[in-house]
Amino acid sequence: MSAILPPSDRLWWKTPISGQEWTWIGIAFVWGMVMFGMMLYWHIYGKQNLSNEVYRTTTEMFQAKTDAFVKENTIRTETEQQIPVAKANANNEAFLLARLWSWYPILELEAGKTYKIHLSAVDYNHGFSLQPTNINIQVIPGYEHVVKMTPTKAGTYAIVCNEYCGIGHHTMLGRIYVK
Ligand SMILES: [Cu+2]
Repeated sequence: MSAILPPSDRLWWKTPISGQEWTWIGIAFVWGMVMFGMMLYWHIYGKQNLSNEVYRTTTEMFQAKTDAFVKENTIRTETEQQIPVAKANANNEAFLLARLWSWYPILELEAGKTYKIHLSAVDYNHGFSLQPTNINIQVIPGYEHVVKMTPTKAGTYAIVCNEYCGIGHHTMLGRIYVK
């Protein structure tokens, strides 16, 4: 019998499941439960998945908060476009705004300190992928993500937009310095 022909036994679904098949169903079920458990276990002990909070906001509100943050905490500007480089504020919070096609501003953090990074987009859906670390989250207009981060190594980290957002998507890069 081939798969493209109808089965010879029309009531094939009524044949009892064989012992061997039950074994595979059992193995698949147990493995599924192991993987489900690993999601919880890895979240707590893997130190990889972020425990982020999310709040409703509006694009205007988030833009205003980011502008206020940048105004208060800019330490210098970089590149021809005069992109502000901002330090975290006194509460160790920083704002990062995604829009077509840039991340604003550049952040400068210190290794070993724990920060709350507020993330949102003001136009379309963008993706926050922090290279070379394994952090990747969706940045959605109207939602303010608060991500707790403790940079452990000094260096220059790149933010890559990981959600296709139009013709300039490939140029949508940002930067975080860790001193
Ligand atoms: Cu983008």
